[in-house]
Amino acid sequence: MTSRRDFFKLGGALAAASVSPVAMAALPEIVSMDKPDTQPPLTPPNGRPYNAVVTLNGWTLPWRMKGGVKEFHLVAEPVVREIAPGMKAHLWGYNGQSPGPTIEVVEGDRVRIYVTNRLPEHTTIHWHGQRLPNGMDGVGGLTQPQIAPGKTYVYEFVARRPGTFMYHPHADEMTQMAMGMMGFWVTHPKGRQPLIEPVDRDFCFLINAYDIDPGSATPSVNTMLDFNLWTWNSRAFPGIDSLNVRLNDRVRIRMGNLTMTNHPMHLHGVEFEVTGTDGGPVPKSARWPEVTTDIAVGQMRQIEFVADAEGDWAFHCHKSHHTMNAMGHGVPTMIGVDYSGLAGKISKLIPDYMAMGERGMADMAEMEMPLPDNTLPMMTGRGPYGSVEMGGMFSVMKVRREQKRDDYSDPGWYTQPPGTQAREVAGAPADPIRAPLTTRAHDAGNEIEVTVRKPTGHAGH
Ligand SMILES: [Cu+2]
Repeated sequence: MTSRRDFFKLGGALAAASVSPVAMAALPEIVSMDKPDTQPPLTPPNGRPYNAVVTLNGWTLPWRMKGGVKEFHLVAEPVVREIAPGMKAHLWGYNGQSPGPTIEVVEGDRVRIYVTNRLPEHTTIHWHGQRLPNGMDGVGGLTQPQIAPGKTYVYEFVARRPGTFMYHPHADEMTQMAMGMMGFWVTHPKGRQPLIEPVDRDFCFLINAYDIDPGSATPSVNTMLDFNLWTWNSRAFPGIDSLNVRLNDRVRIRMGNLTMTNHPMHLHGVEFEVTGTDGGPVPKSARWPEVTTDIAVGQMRQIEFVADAEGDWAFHCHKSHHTMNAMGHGVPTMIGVDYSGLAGKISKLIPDYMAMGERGMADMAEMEMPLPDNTLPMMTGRGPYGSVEMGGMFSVMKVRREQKRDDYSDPGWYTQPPGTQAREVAGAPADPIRAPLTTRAHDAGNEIEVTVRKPTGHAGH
């Protein structure tokens, strides 16, 4: 079993902030993460055993066991999150990252969570979907006073229901969620639960969105619908890690939507079932096969399937504007416009001018267009055959026969077996087959007589 010390080695980037020994005794140490890479699953060092989840571009918060209670320490604070290589956002989050760390417990665990507020304004944490005493529900002003800057509050409850949950502030929500404050919560079942299947790989992430003007770093918090960065765990493609899977693994993917719109999540290559929501496991009689499942605002879904087909399978939101990054929005449609000669004339007036879009938008992915600082191209991402022309909510599930059990490393691109890949063919198309003409009336010399009767006004005249 991996000890907590091993986990620190494993993660590499975890650093305990220096706190006085007195404070150490009272509060669990603050564990912080300084990089956005997917961390290996945290094997529980104590307490009831469970199969740990893997948080896409995230990590699980270690706990301290004190008198049989699992103690966690979350710190709400400003963070710098790399959205994808080439762009960093100034967000608010927890313990060094946005989203905050995933919290993993087991059904029946007593959980104590210290929340320290290092934000410039008050906050709270609401434990979305949990059964708990009303005073632990975290709704500022309603069930508790707000946690003022500099203060620490403690929440304590028994994780009663196994399943897929999340946490987020219930204080100045519009601002704090637009700034990236949220985290995943998984309560594993205690022993065998008939509706919760053991799986080989269990991934989770939150669906979120930001409105960050090209060239800037702080989200516009008043944006209602017109976001320009569509992210999973505050990462946009090509910054989202792939989901690496061994052939024939049973896989679960847990997702929660904290954006302002729905996301139809589409997985290529397999069929899946929705096996649970934040309301609990779905009865087996109520499950049906899907390749896309829509996740509405504030909802969570867990999907399950057997990864029985090798390859690099796309996994993305099916709203095509959500697989694009910031520069793609607000550009006029130019398909069919003849630019010939025009670009030269305009570039005399505007030196950086580039004409684009007259053949569609794919050129934009190939062009090395000059971008404002700290901005992602609209669609990008190198694949083995060129630009993937994607951004935002897009990743790849890599299913490989050679992938080892519990190995989450990236196996690289899939090599298509000979004869199993779409290919160019040469030669002109054959002449179209037409119906024989001999049966047509005019060929037999029979003109058709048509009598035209002019309308004579309304009936009864
Ligand atoms: Cu979407």
